[in-house]
Amino acid sequence: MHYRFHTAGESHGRALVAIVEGVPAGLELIAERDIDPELRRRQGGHGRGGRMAIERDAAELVAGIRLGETLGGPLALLVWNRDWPNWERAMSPVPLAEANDEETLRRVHLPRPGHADLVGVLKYDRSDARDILERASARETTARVAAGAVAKRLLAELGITIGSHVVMLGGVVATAPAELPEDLNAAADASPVRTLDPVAEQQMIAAIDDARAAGDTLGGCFEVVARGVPAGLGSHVSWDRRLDGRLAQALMSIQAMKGVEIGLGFEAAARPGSAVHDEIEATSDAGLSDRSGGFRRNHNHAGGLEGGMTTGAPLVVRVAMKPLSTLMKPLRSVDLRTGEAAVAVRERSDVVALPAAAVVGEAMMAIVLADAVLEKFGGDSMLELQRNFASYLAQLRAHRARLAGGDPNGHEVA
Ligand code: EPS
Repeated sequence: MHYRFHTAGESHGRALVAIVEGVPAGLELIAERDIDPELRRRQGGHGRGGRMAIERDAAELVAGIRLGETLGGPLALLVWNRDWPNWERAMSPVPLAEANDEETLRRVHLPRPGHADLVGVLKYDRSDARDILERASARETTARVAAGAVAKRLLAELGITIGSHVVMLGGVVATAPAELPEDLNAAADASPVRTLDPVAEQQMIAAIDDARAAGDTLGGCFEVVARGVPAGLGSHVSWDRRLDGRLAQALMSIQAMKGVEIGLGFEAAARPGSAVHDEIEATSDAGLSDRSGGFRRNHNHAGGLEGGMTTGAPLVVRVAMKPLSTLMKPLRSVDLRTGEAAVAVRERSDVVALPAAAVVGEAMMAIVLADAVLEKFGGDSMLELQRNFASYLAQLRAHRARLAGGDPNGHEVA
């Protein structure tokens, strides 16, 4: 991998950590300007619980940077948990000298159906499900969004932008405008559920309020869109280089995600080929801003990917999130101490985290695209990366020009 990241941290631990490797030297990066606004976007949305009132996530860049520019080495990012003082004893890294009682340690013996609690306890041979849930928690996505914000910053230097919006929440389907707004995130962020359909927005908010009153939770679907992506990222030649597969893995790895669709997705399976595949047209003048090699499609059903490679059209990926597994009206479970029937633990939690999950989806797409960009164009410095990128765009234009000139193969004549 060319853009790699790791995270560490527990939901109620001292901090979340991200280590990001592969960022070329010379990327201007300021945490307050480039990372913190993304962290704040992830904290929003109607349906969040009490925790978001406690946290005010901000990233500290502690390595890999000097005078606001990356150095080419691994970046280390820290996000402190403001909730930590309330958990210092329960999550103490060292054994407690006293007060080892259940309450102080906030032990969890009633696994939640749908959560990692039970299987984690079995697999890791723990007796306290807190040892599992602390790391399984979607609090970890804070670190992903920090790592993704760095990737977004890098992509922005190449004119690639990423946005998202909620397309369904708790069964309420939004009708998206025929053309997505130019600044997708500005439009989506203006909605408390990050949707572009004002009628559906009200129904979604009502559904969330109903679910909260009923002690229940909701899921839904969001769409992530990348624009400015040049044709030819990823490859058809080997399974693990196909960008559709890499995107699906990255997005599916977000806590609570259950499905990933590209372009028409599952709907394509029910249509004849003539109603699925995007017909190809040559454009008369590709122009300097063209990233599709001088070709255009009549639709973008493919979601910007053919043969595991980007086509130059916007990348469109939809992700399905299951309802959160912490219910205030808990489901039936078993007490891990006795094997007796019981109801699952009731931990403070969100009713819906879908608007925030969409922001995490942007981060994961940014990370995959940054990786694909660095794989194709390389570069130890931003200058080298930008030069390689510009040279490839010039190659695409030259290819098209040669075709227009009647060379059927379009091969370079040195
Ligand atoms: C989460 C439970 C809640 C959420 C949390 C994810 O946390 P707490 O148990 O502290 O109330 O708020 O999400 C975040 C903290 C976050 O930053 O997104 C869970 O169990 O997954």
